[in-house]
Amino acid sequence: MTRTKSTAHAKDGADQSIPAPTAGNGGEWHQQATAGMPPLTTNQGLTVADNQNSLRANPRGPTLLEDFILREKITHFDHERIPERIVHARGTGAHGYFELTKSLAKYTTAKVLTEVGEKTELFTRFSTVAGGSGSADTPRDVRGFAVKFYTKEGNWDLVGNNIPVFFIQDAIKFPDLIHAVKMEPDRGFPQAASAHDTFWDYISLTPEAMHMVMWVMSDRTLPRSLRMIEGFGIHSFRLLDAAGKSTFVKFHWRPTLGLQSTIWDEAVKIAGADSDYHRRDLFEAISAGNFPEWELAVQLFTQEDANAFPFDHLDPTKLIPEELVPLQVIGRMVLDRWPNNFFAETEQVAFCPSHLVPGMDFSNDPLLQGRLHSYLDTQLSRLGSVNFHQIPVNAPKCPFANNQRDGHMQMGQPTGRVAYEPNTLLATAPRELTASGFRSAAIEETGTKGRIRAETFADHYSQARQFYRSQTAFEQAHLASALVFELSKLEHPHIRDAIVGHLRHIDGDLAQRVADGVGMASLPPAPPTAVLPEERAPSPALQIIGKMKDTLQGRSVGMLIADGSDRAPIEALRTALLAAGATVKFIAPKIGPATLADGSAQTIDGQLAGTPSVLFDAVAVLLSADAAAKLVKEAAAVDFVRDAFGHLKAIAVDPGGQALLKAAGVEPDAGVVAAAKVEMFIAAAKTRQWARESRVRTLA
Ligand code: HDE
Repeated sequence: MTRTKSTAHAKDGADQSIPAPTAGNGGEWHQQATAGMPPLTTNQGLTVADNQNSLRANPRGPTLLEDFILREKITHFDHERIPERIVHARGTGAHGYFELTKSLAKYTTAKVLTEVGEKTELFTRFSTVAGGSGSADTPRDVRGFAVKFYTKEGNWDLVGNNIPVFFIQDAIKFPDLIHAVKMEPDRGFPQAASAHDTFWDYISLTPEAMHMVMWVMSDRTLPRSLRMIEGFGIHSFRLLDAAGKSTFVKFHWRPTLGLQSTIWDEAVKIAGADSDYHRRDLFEAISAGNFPEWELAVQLFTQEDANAFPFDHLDPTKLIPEELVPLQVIGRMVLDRWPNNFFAETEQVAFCPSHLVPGMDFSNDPLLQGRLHSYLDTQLSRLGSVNFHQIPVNAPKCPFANNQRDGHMQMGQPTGRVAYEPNTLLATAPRELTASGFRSAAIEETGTKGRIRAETFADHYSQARQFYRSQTAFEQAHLASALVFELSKLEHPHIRDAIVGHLRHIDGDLAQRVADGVGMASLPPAPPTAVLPEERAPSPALQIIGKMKDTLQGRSVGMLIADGSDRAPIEALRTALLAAGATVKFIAPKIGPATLADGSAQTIDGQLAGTPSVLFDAVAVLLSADAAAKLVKEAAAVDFVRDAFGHLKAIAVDPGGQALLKAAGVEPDAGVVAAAKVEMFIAAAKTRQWARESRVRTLA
């Protein structure tokens, strides 16, 4: 524990200037450094005189078991880790608030959804699913989107993903799905990748996964930024009014920055350039006051509406198209505070779909029903105690009281002799709130008990087809190419055949493209299916490109400069880009300030070899002829430009920089703009140059 009593204690220690070492093994300078600082102590408060040398029998002799200070320190260190999440281990989070803008009082008594203008504090954690906690941020993977609302009536956890459907229809299949996608048990790889035999083997035998597979193979799983992903509660939940009448609800988060993804080659290279790409982006945005924001929207529908849907809303492999049940925006979430400590908050935050508030209830979605068990169970294993709700990030911010007592790491000290209810001995003891306490929806259940999948869950392909056919041609090509990439990694051809067989039910053209892409001589047979797929009206809301925003807000432009670059085009571009909301970073061959043509110094944010263009949404190449002549022989400089071009980004170039573009094989198009044409560059930087793609890569 840190001592906070000392008046000299610096808030976070970061601003304290520590004198440089003067001599010896650290003893002397350390004495100087600690003057005026709080004493270092053991966990028992014992002041420590020497934190650099363990207790030895003589200066060159063995270390003594007696050294309790060494043992306490090392023992604590040995126990620093807790089990990582079995899924969603890699994540990052932030604090913020939810503000309700439209009341749902007609449907629910939940205060968080009825008190317009009220701000509810929350903590949000984003994650990938398959990789371990040290894996990269940008594999092709679903993103977790989990929000803990600290409401006046208790914590409400909305534990969703950035994709509105899931792979499987029943919780009992989850361990198999996850074992199949995680690293293979005999070899311990691949890390954070679905492109391997066990995943596709399982999928090939699980046709209900095909809709989700379409989403996973789309660029939705390659987000540009966590600030640019949607979120979905996936399952249907219930809202309950005061009379107990229930309305079904699906929850959606929509980012105000719009949707944007990277493309596959870019995501792969980002993983090498900055494996913390997404968490750094979130951290930097919040630090700069560019608070990420999402709208919360709902789809509301009754049992009667649901009876008319051409699918079963309890099946988590199905979504309700926005065209069928429109979204109503009811509020907004703003993330405005980075956690004080990653472990204490982001690592220890414990989400459970069973955390809800009066006025809400679950649906019978069999996946949700299984989750109600799994999350509490996993918190006990990860956090090690039934008292995990006492950890500050998990504790409700409203009063809470009951007669649960004791247990591992109990932090509370309840007083008095009463720890049961009902009782007559303590008037202040907690009691049931019969009128306004949480109540489950009174739903009549009939039918035959058994391990039976409803027939209404049998259509596995119609929505997969609807998704594929709703995409733009560019997105379809990316999706088909992702399938070719993944299936090409398989060692077993029969798995490839089985997957292409499923694709035939979804879209014949897609199946053919993938078959051609993996070099199949002929199309494999389609598997038998209980229900033939139906045609559904395309839903443009399922696209990414259609949901990209025409803005530079949240986007970042990298300017490649060097000694001798002209100041004027740099300033003109920087000023205009900043005014348009972009972040601007300078990249140069050396990190030291660059000396521009007019003799002025320009601070550099990234050294060229360590700051490739994959880290930016658009680039500018502003070089003197001399510098360009040197950089054409520099692979990192040529790659900087070639990748920006290959990743369909806008490129601004001044006359000096042209030589580098030539060396990178850039053929001018609408996205390659003279640096002087600032407005044109800004317009081009707001999107990707999709029309360029067929010139730079062969897609399936
Ligand atoms: Fe999870 N899931 N899940 N999941 N899930 C976990 O809980 C589980 C599912 C989701 O940032 C675990 O605390 C089962 C769907 C997110 O801390 C675990 C099933 C959706 C997170 C677990 C599902 C999710 C988790 C692992 C099938 C989208 C990260 C660590 C019945 C609606 C939360 C933990 C965070 C985490 C189980 C399916 C989202 C093991 C059994 C569907 C965002 O309890």
